[in-house]
Amino acid sequence: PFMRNVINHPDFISGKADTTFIDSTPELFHLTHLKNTPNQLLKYIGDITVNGFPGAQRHEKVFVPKIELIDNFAVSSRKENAKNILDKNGAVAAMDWVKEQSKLLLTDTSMRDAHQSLFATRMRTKDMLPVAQVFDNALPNIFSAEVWGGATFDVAYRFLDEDPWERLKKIRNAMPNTLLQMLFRGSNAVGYKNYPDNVLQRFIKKSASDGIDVFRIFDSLNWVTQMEKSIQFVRDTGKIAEGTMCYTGDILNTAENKYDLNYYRTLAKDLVSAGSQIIGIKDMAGLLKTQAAFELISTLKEEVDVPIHLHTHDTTGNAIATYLQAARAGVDIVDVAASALSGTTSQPSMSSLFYALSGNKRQPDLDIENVEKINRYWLGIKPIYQDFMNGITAPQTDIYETEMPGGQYSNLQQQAKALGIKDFEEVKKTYKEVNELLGDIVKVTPSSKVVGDFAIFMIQNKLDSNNIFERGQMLDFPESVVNFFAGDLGQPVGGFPKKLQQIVLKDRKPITVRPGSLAKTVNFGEKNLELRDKLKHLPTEEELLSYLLYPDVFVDYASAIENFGDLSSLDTTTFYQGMRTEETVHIEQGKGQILIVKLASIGEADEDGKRVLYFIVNGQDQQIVIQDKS
Ligand code: 3PY
Ligand code: ZN
Repeated sequence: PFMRNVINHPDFISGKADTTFIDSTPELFHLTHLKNTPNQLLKYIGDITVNGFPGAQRHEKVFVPKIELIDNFAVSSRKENAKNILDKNGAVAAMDWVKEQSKLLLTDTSMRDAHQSLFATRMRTKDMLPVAQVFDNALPNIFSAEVWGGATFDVAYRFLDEDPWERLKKIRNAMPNTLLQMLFRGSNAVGYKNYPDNVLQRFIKKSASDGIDVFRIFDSLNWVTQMEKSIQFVRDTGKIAEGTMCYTGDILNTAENKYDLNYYRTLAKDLVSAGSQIIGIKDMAGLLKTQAAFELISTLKEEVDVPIHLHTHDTTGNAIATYLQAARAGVDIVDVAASALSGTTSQPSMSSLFYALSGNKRQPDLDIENVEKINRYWLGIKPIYQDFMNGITAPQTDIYETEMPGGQYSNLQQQAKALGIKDFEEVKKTYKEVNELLGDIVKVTPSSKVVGDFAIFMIQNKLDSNNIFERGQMLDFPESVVNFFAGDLGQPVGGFPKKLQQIVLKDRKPITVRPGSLAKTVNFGEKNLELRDKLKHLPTEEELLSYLLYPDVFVDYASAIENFGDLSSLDTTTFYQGMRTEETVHIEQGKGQILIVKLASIGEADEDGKRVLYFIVNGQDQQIVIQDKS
């Protein structure tokens, strides 16, 4: 899809070109993706119409009236905010500003964790941009918007035929006055495994230059050793490093012998020593009870001098109460989502929290009318994502026992169902049992997957905590479980349970050092040429990074784009549902250009399973042949 003029450049021909080539010869790269042709669009629509979209049921198309976000948002209350200070005076000044605020600051997670936790991360950039465009004016006093990282990166490529970097750049462009925040999985970046240090460094550098201001860095086992490099790499960019502890267990439980108050106190101090400029508390399952929040935040406020940022999920229904206690104890920032995208496995609602703090001196500085207007927009687009909703409609208090993260609950449900395990209660019970067998570990991506995979394996092999030690000698354990015991995710709090480790690893020797310290430094020049050969154009920095993180996923995406072109203008219902016979859709192609596409009829499948779809595009007949995969 790129013009090929670069290919003739002498440096390129001699093989000297690496990605700095792009910076030194920008004139060669002015030509970006060519617009897709109607033919490519029809191929996509035809394929989804005939074969469906993975994971989406075929049903009547949801009619969503076009929701206009009124753009005359009041800007009268704009003051200097954290973003302006970061840009002007740097991270230290921005953090000083946060500490001076008496009102509770907010992070809006609507465009990242909320849809990740409610509808499997399937929100498309197209549906985010209307909010992004008004955000700065509507919510000028917000601390940050979490819009990137976590699962949004690979899901964009895998399922949305979208480039996550493009999303970031578009949002950045629309929101110059709001801090943009991402979730970064420490040494796993936005993936599920360890990456070499030079890859992490380069990824962070590019994320920062494409628009990320605050990096929330966590490790799935709370091992600070796995976060130190990333924290330093963020510091080197001048952006804000939020070293994060994942909240596990229950500090109120007197029998808690691992994750007690003292554990978190020490962890927070270690994160500050490692360079964290904010301490994040990531309560991914929603386990932090109200009194525990008060005690934890009070302790941390005494112990460390950096702002405290609390993130939770409302899975158990208690999140607002938790935030009220955290606010009372002096927490600086908390995470909320627009009401329509809040509750259950997502974050608690921004407007609920606002009203819960009525009369309280810490009530956030929000124009609540603007909050409601934006919320009406989200409420409007939500039905088009119904296919991916997780079905959780009420608080799940058994989470206090299972400790399953919000984002995992529905995934594991699907995984179990696909494997013929009907009783999810059994899965939950086994999940808890496995956690105990593993010695009670922190459970969050990717360590939570280890526990989930192990639980399913136990059920499938009729194992329990008694017979596993004997029968396990003969069994091959799931890959994620083996890698965990081999030390590939790092070292869990208190070490591995030795007997089980031997049974799972058999002859393989575990490592006890930081996996990244053994990883081979990536030769970027070589990888760049390798990718150039696959793409048939010189990769951009972003393409190279995506390839380094997800080689297969990225190459598949590149070939989908080659095939279907840019699908960003297609409405989301048609993107997921295709078209119905006799239906007409309008597709905006850039400024003022509109394609009026009618699906006239669908032909019978021939003996090879090929069908002809008869479209009328702006009055002209067009036929597309689609392989029926049913
Ligand atoms: C992620 O890593 O994607 C998460 O949201 C973990 O909670
Ligand atoms: Zn979360």
